[in-house]
Amino acid sequence: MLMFLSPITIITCIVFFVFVYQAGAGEKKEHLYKILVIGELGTGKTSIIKRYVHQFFSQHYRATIGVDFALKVLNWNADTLIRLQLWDIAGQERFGNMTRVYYKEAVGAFVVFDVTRASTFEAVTKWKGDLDNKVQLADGSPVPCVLLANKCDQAKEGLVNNTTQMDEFCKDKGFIGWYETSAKENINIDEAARFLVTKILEKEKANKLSDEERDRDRVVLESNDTSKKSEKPRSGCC
Ligand SMILES: Nc1nc2c(ncn2[C@@H]2O[C@H](COP(=O)(O)OP(=O)(O)OP(=O)(O)O)[C@@H](O)[C@H]2O)c(=O)[nH]1
Ligand SMILES: [Mg+2]
Repeated sequence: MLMFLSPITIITCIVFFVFVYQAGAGEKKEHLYKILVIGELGTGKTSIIKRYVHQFFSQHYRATIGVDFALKVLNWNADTLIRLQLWDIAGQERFGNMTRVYYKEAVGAFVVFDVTRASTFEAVTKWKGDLDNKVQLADGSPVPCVLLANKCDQAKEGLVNNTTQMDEFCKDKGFIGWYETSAKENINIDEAARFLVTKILEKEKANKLSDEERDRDRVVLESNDTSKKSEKPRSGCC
């Protein structure tokens, strides 16, 4: 059969198969994660996202209306690509009734406060409460959430000056951790995101393992059931 094909056709086929093989060999696992960024008005949510995604900062303040989106692609390791879909939710939304819709299917969150305004820290508990009331992971556990003490390039006000008390606050309110950040000076934003993604991956892995265990148990139970069924006729009327 090969005799009837021209050398050019044969070479084209070989090149095509080599290309397909290489593309398959280099295939990466891809994850898409929805991450919420919430907190009071003017705390720097949009600025943090702009810094993280576009390496850009502006002093100019324009309040977000409703919700904005941004996508950050992370080459996590040699065989994993992660897309973070960042939901930048306007501070004024805490008084609206859309947050339940916005929070849906999120797998991670940042709550942001402004270290120069203690009132924004006081609102952190309300934002965290709103989050936990309205969204959970598939296994019913709370969405992993990191607290960001933003504008740390400026003078700090309140509890944020006491690391031990901040640690206790986070433990008490169910935050997985906290970071002092500055969108202006690009401090700790990459680190906080990396920490959150690591926790999300860990959670996903643990859930997958427990799903597999459950499936294994089910197979064992079902196979036990089958043996009982096959024993039945022996002890039955025949
Ligand atoms: N010094 C300093 N200023 C910041 C920082 N982050 C944000 N800002 C300023 O704070 C103001 C508010 O920032 P935004 O990012 O718009 O705040 P937001 O949380 O998105 O506000 P809403 O959309 O209204 O909820 C802007 O003037 C920013 O330039 C920071 O890390 N340091
Ligand atoms: Mg904003």
